[in-house]
Amino acid sequence: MSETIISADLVAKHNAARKAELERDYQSLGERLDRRGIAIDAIRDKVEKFGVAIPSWGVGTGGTRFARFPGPGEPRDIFDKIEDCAVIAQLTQATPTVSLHIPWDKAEPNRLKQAASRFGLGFDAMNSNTFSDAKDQKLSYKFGSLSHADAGTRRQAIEHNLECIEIGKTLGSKALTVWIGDGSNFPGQVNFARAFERYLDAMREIYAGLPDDWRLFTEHKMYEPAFYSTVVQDWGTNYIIAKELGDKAFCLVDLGHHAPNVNIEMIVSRLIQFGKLGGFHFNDSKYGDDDLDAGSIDPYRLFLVFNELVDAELSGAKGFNPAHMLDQSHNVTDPIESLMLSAVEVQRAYAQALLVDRTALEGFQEENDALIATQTLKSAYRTDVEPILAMARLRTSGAIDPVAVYREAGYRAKVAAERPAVASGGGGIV
Ligand SMILES: [Mn+2]
Repeated sequence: MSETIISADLVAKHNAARKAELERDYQSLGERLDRRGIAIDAIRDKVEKFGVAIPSWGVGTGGTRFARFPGPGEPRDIFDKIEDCAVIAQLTQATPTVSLHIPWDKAEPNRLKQAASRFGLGFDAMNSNTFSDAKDQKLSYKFGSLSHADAGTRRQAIEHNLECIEIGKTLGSKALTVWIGDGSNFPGQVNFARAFERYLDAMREIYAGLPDDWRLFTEHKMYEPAFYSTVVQDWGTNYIIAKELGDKAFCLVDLGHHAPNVNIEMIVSRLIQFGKLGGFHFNDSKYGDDDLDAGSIDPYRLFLVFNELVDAELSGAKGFNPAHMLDQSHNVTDPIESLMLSAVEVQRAYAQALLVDRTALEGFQEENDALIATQTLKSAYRTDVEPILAMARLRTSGAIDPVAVYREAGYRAKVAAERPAVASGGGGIV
């Protein structure tokens, strides 16, 4: 039995006060879904099994390149971060794993494993960092890492990624995510083809170090920190990388890493169709890589992404097994509250997508009935699935209202008293 940080009695008391209403709402929704030929319990069962990983860096206040305004009780190290992740997992029952970042989370791997298993948490993909210089690092990544013109710098970046795999092996992780900041700020600064060739050669060495049951995720990003060109710029480049490297290489889609108005759900469909969708970094954005809370700006887009995922799940698309991770930066909210609600938003999009009448939709597509086809999606999206999500939490010992329990538990004030304020690390959206 795992330990809990928030008192189980407090969760039970909150749930008891809300249970009767939830049961009425659940029954009423169940009747309406039944008329559409949908068994509500089957949807709830799927939601209960759906998890999204918490990024260790997400539980601290993020920041922008202008400033960071830390909140009270910021985690001081990875062990504090794991405790914050345990609170999120306990109250939502939607976040069974943590995604670590090396070197920020570097610690003795067996200690890390112990700290997480105390709360029943597992580890998702490992994240390497060659987009900033670690303390005492020999060669700088100012002008790139895996694509750097200097072979020694590339070697250092390769070794770092191989070390991430080694740490992950002890932790029970099964994937490595590689995102690089390599690129250029000026036309002519780098030769596009040569930089990409150097990157591919370096990635081949990292790929060769993967255990058989691991996957390698590469993450594309249009711009930032490089503002003219980026080596792994878009999903097309990312697909080429995954194809070049081999069967264990897949593309990771961060929702914020595209140009405004790009049809991300179609990219997702393409990657599924050709067996190269590795997973997601969920977040939301209005203008660029804003790293806002999932579903906070464009929940319909999140739903449309899940519409593709559910379509693949139900049709048994070959090799379909995407990793779900959040990747957000919380600047004005309590990161724990934002992450709890973001995990719920991802589950919500999944539940709504499960309600799409796919047989009917296919018929409307065949008949070129654009209006009713799109209304078929809309009717699923318009369904308030909150009773399903809350019921899934109730049945798995989570909280019907996670934020209400979290606030009453006074967790933030408690850790603020225990954790002295850490010096602000300057800007740092990642
Ligand atoms: Mn990301």
